[in-house]
Amino acid sequence: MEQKLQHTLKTSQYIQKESHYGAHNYHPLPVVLERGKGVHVWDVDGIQYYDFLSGYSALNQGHCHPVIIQALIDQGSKLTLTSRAFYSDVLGEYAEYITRYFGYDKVLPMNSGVEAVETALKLARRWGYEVKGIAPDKAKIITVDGNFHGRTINVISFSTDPSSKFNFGPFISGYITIPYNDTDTLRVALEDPDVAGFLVEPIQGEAGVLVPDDGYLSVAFQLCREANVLFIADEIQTGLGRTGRMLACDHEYVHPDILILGKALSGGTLPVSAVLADDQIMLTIKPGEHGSTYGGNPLACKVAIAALQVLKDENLEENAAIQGAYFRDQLNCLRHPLVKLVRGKGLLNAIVVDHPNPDAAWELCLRLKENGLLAKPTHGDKIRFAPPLIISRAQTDDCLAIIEKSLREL
Ligand code: IF1
Repeated sequence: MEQKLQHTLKTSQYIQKESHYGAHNYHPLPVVLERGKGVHVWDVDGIQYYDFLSGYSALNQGHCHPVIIQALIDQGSKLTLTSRAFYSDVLGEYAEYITRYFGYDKVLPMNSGVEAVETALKLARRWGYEVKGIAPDKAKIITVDGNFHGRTINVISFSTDPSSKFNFGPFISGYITIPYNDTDTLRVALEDPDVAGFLVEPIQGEAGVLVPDDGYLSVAFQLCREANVLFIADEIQTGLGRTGRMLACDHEYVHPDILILGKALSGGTLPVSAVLADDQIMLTIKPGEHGSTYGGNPLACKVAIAALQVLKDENLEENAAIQGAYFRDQLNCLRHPLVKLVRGKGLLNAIVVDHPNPDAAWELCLRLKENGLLAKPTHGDKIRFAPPLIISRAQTDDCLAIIEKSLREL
């Protein structure tokens, strides 16, 4: 009843239609958005909000960035899809651009994030058989507790979250699970000669923004190197400036053997993902052995070039580092009893809400919404704070005031 009062008839009508005709695989906050610009979105009643989810970090460059939208319009009125049965005049340009940008020999373009993860896993297995010399069908991949890499049956096969897996079996074999942020266990697991790769998120997003100890990534990388195992970084959420560096791995000067990107690679316009690796790995996949209808389409290529260029031109990694450090400092200064913990890096942050009411985080998000800021709880007691990386100091202060006010009202 109380929730009903919090939105207008108009909002209710949109929500009802969506839930009547759409599958119930999400539980959104009761707000219906119709417009976005920069760090802001507006609902169907014209109310303005700060977007502190940023499409789960797909909108690092902000909503409807003019440079990205212009690329979308220009290429969208020229040539959108060739399929990979033919060449386009754009894929080569994009491949050159992104491989130089990140320092790899080759790129394999896909669409959604999970498709890029699947691609990386296939590449690691292929490399395991053809370069490392693992016996047929014996290859293993090491993954970690609390991982999130997407929703396909293969990728949930090594999820440790029951809500992702329940009644979706049978699952795929060939995965070993070890604790996150634990290089001793990794060292032991790497003794198995059938291991082809180690797949890891540099910071765990779904687990509630879990930042590993300093040195974890560089030691893990070194251990993989010594064991002749590929270090595969899923930077779909942590990459592209989000954590205050272009890649989260850059904080520890780690250059992954296989790099997985998605989300902000299109600045929130299209599903665009990519897998980057050097020739010895990438060329193990031959024509006809892997692909996707839309992967590498001209529209996606031009949009991705623009999205990457915006990150550089606007120095968004530096702004993420500066505003992120300030934001965490200020939140910590609040010393609010409800905020048990503030953690994160750059503008990938989360608070843990400490309250006997299990719905406290959800209630706080409803308060935040009433006060003009959109964020979403995860795992009951955590709230992710991840605004677009273009946020200014003044806007950050504005948002901190909203958070403080909402906490006070709770
Ligand atoms: C949902 C979280 C974010 C990802 C990493 C691969 C993918 C994702 C590291 C797959 C996707 C999403 C999807 C979204 C919730 C979400 C998420 F809460 F689960 F952790 F971002 F914070 N690797 N992350 O984070 O990419 O196939 O979706 O393009 O509701 O499933 P995708």
